[in-house]
Amino acid sequence: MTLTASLRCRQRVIALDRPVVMGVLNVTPDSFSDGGRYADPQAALTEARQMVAQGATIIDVGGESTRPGSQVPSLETELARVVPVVQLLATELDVAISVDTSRAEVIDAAVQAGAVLINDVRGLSDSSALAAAARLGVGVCVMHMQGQPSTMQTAPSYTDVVSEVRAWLQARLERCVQAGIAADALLVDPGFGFGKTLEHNLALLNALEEFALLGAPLLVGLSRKSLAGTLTGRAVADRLAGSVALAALAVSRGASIVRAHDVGPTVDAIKIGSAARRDRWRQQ
Ligand code: 9MG
Repeated sequence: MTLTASLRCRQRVIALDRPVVMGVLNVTPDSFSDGGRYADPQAALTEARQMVAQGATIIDVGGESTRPGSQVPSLETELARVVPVVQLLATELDVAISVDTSRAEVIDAAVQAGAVLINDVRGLSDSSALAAAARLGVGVCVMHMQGQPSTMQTAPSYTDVVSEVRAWLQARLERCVQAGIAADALLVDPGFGFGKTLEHNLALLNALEEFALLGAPLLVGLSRKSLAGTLTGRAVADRLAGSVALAALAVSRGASIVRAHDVGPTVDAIKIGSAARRDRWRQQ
């Protein structure tokens, strides 16, 4: 596949000739850094409005906590968390809405409510979720994870993390296209922290350019994660500087979309990362 400078998401086209920020909006009671804050749709709207004002291009709504050790919620719970928030955001804001889910039923309901992009940490490995995404013409982020959130950090193991993650993403891209998803609707993500040790995360970070060449734009999520925590020795609440440093680095190595909690500082950081790679990104 040739690298596209835009992402097709139903009626929306997201320009990716310069990097953009995806704001994190967890509507769960137990996400690792913002659990419980945005479960109420009005609180979620206030936060999303602020993220848009700070420059977010996409808002990623998540009703399943995927932090290490977390359990999968029931379908009813996930639907009840996600759908009212997506509906309100789609009515009130002019922004691309992404939903972080692995379930066909949630994809269907969220798209009906106004979502245009599906961010699946399980890479659409569920065949009915894959079929729903193809039928609805949504954009899709295919992320790599070893194991499941409940146990993924117990003993992650690879012979060669970079080539294994790259081969898995390549195969999932091909499977998505085979299922009818347009090539220019796909994103890839190596899944920092999802079944990876510090050494695995650093190997992926160092090889990021290779992932940017897979043929689909690259999304990364490094915000407030253990990589930033371990390298700086900071607790979750104090990882802003580490997170924006990683965002700038990722963009300088080819990441098109940075998923982040702190949108304003990340927008600034990606301007720095982009300027460091004038050959790669259109400048302001
Ligand atoms: C939902 N979620 C949490 N972390 C993530 C990451 O790194 N990438 C993507 N695509 N989604 C994530």
